[in-house]
Amino acid sequence: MTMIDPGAEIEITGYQWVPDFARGFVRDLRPRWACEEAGIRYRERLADVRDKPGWLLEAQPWGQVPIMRDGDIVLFESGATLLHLGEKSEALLPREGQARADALSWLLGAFNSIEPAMFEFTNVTAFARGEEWAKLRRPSLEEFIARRLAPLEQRLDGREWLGESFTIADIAMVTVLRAIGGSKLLAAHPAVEAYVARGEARPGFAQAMADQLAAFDRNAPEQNQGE
Ligand SMILES: N[C@@H](CCC(=O)N[C@@H](CS)C(=O)NCC(=O)O)C(=O)O
Repeated sequence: MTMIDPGAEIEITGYQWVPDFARGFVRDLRPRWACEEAGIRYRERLADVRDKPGWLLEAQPWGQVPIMRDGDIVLFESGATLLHLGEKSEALLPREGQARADALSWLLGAFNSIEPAMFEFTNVTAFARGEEWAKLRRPSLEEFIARRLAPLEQRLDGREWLGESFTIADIAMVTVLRAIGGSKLLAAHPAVEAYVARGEARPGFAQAMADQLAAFDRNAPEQNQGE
């Protein structure tokens, strides 16, 4: 069941529509997924990525999504939105002890130690694919990513989630790792690959994804022509 509720206190900003390459990867997926997991209602506020509104440029230093409003509070960075939601629900972030420390450590690990290499991988294999420098960089980048994935493979061997239970760290890590979904790099790390698949199989993920894509479909440029 969707947690979208136009009367909700929490507002998550996404885009009305994005080009195909970005479908399913826009980062408002992270707080949407967290809301679904914790049963927290939220309203959507959708911006035009081709003509970003002033309220988005004012609220996010780089003019990006997601941003989140909760009453008078405004947050940017998807990681900050996950932490904010985590404070509202123990289902997302354990309250104390090693379980909380694990969730915080792996959350930051996803964003600091893994995501930068995912950015570069997308750049080298997609956006700059034809460039000479990208071809030269690819082997050493793949080696670097493999070294980053090896400890994750160890951690996830025989374990369902990064901590004792599913937390915002898993929302962060799964959404970060999806960037290399279907690659040989991920396939070479079967426990990590199975973990990403397990995350994507959760009903909360499916609902968050469906809601993001539904907005894109509603607002597809073709449908708007002539309106
Ligand atoms: N570190 C930021 C990254 C946000 C980000 O990259 N947002 C993308 C969508 S996934 C965006 O708005 N891109 C459009 C742009 O940069 O103009 C976060 O995690 O919130």
